[in-house]
Amino acid sequence: MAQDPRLQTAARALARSRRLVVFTGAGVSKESGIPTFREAETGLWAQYDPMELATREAYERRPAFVWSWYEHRFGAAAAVTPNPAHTAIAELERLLPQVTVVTQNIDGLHQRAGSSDVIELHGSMFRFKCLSGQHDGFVLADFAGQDEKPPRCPECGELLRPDVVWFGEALPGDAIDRAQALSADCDVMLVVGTSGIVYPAAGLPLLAAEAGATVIDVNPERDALTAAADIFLQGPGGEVLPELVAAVRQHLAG
Ligand code: BJW
Repeated sequence: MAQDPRLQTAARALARSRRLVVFTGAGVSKESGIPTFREAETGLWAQYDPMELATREAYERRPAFVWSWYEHRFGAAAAVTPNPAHTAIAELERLLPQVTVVTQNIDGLHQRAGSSDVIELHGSMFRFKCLSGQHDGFVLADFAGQDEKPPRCPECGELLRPDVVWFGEALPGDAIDRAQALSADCDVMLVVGTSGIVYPAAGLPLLAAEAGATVIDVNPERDALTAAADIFLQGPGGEVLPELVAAVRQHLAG
């Protein structure tokens, strides 16, 4: 891949970037051991029906079932560590003037790898909120002593829920507003590990492309955004991104 002219073209664009947005999805965390959603056989939605787990209606219908699914997933995800893709993305911040990571992931791995400006579009597995919508910002320690599952809101006694964005729910307004503004104003967008089919998040690379940014797509498979990208780097993020960042460093040094 290091000799691939597409990798060198992408590295040149990145080395010149003044305002970079890195847009990521579940694929960037796959090499850490967190399953993606839509990959055949290994993806979560290949095993579970998203409408039975990732909607408010599903939670209201079967709160204990949905809570235990999240508890299991969060427990497994909390035990993993950032992989070379996360580290390479964090490294870009030390090389370029402005780097913002916009992620659909809820696992906190970009922050743990050292990225300092991370916009979480679909929430966080480390925060919980009240089903009433009145109280938020709870962490595990706030209800660790409760035996009841799902636990109750410490403020009002309503059920707590993970602070993640389920289907049919609006994304956090400040997060999507800032992500859209940055996407429409960036000069390069690096897209990593997303199928590019969940909106409004998947609209961000299209905004960047319309605004004239160079869009680079990194994925082992073609995805729904590949056709709109200027450069497609085919391969796993944990292999492609360290090579890409090494090439950026060479361009900056030369
Ligand atoms: C690698 C790799 C390696 C593998 N390296 N890559 C038509 C019908 C019904 C609904 C809609 C519709 N059109 C639009 C909608 C709305 C819906 C939507 O987009 N649905 C589509 C699926 C059709 N969107 C919504 O409902 C959103 N809200 C909304 O629109 O609100 C409107 C509203 C406005 C105002 C008021 C009220 C409402 C919300 C979407 C929420 C998504 N939530 C989830 C779950 C989060 C919580 C949880 O984790 O449980 O978010 S679903 C899931 O998909 C998760 C992800 O963030 C999201 C995106 O998935 P992602 O990251 O792209 O993963 P995959 O698995 O799809 O792809 C992985 C990729 O990695 C693959 O390409 C691999 O090849 C690649 N890969 N290994 C790099 N090593």
